[in-house]
Amino acid sequence: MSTELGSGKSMASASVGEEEHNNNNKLILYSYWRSSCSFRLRIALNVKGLEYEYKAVNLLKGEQSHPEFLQLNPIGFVPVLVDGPAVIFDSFAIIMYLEDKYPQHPLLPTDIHKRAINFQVVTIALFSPKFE
Ligand SMILES: N[C@@H](CCC(=O)N[C@@H](CS)C(=O)NCC(=O)O)C(=O)O
Repeated sequence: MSTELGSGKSMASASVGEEEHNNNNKLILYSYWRSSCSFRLRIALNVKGLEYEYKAVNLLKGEQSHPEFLQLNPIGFVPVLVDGPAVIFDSFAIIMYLEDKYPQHPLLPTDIHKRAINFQVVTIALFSPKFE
């Protein structure tokens, strides 16, 4: 893993310090190729036509536990999205962020009933004990 962001500062506030700021505002995705949570993000970014820099975090080599990555995401999970000063982890949160910030090629329907059904599918898939 090579990250430009690790400088020994805490990322607990989920934002990157000024001097670590991703100044060109290019989206950066920390991801692992076999991670299903990361697939979602790559699909969402591509559907929206957003360019991003891909930073590989090799989970099999334990790179998610490297101190520099833990500064970015203290939980030690991929995916992580960096958008300027914003550092976001958790695929659902990142997808909702992308949907709000980059509304082109929407991922969700505007009809509120259809939106609710989309959220229903997400929460059932993620949290229903029947699927554990
Ligand atoms: N709820 C999180 C789950 C993230 C997650 O479980 N990531 C896995 C890969 S799919 C991971 O990084 N695992 C690292 C580990 O278990 O050490 C999301 O949807 O982003």
